[in-house]
This record gives sequence, C-alpha cells and structure tokens, in this order.
Amino acid sequence: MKITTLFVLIFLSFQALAAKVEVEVIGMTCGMCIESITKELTATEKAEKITVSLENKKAYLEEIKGKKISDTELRAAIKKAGYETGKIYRK
Ligand SMILES: [Cu+2]
Repeated sequence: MKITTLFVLIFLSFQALAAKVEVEVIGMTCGMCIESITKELTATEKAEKITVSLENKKAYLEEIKGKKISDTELRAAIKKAGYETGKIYRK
C-alpha cells in the first residue's frame, strides 16, 4: 500500500468518527426543560443526535459532520433555553 493511500485512509476514518459531547446542565426539572434545551441545541445547526437526561443532568450530542461547536456556543445555546452549564466533556 502506498503511503499516501494510507494517509487518506487514516484521514477518512478520523472524519467518520463523530465528536461526541456531554454537557452538564444545571437546574432542569421536567420535560419542558428537555424540550427547550433540545430546541436551542438543534438551532445551532452544529449538533445532532441530541438527547437530554434529567437523571444525569446532562445533554448529549454529536457534532454534525464537518462542523465544530465550541464550548461558548454550547453554553450560549443552553443559556438561551434558560439554564446554566457545568463541565463539558468531549470524546
Ligand atoms: Cu422543566
């Protein structure tokens, strides 16, 4: 295998890995909280597969392929829904 082919393959497999993000959300109490957070995160047009857990007090999402959502953008979206954020974990 040519070395350039190898690099292309490594690059492609890296691209295929969607960046998973977990955001701690402070103050959620019910289904409406989940709905508004999901709505604001969707509105960024940079996140998909958004789920919010009241139990874990976290929002889970994946960055849309080819897009990056910064911590500031995540915090702003959740703030817009009316909530504060804690730690942000990226995998
Ligand atoms: Cu609520």
